[in-house]
Amino acid sequence: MLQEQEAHAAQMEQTFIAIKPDGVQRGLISEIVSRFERKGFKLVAIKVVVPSKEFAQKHYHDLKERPFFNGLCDFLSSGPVIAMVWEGEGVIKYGRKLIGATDPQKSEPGTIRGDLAVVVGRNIIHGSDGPETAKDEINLWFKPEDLHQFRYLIKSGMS
Ligand code: IDP
Ligand code: MG
Repeated sequence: MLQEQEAHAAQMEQTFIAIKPDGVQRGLISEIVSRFERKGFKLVAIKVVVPSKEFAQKHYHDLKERPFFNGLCDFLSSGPVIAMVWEGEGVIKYGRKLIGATDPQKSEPGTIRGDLAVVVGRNIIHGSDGPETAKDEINLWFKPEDLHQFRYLIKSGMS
């Protein structure tokens, strides 16, 4: 049984998703969680956290040369963030699809940013952009024991 669980965990794709302070302030937590859940992805970790500015700088380290880096890190650390790990086949790429383009003006209707956001500096949600960043971001925000492994007991095609 343990071996089976370990094998399951090893092959299951996971991504890091965060509802940024603007999404929390606007009362969009359930809306966003619901879109991932209804799609069929599985929520395996979730917490409310106010990141320090140093932590925000670590999270966005790839963008440190960009002119908006300082403001972005100030904003991410300005209030509660909902940090999550979602699991499922294709969740990294499809999660980005659910989120929409970085600039909400270019996000398609039907996506989270397309439906719920207007400007790039307040685009309400973060999602890992590939397998390496997903791994790094999950490790930055969570301890391994924070990630829960479980099966849905009622079958609906989800594992
Ligand atoms: P992503 O969130 O879609 O992955 P990134 O390019 O990784 O987009 O940028 C990280 C975050 O930085 C964006 O979500 C957005 O909040 C912010 N950002 C990106 N480009 C700009 C910009 O041109 N002006 C202000 N903020 C920006
Ligand atoms: Mg990014």
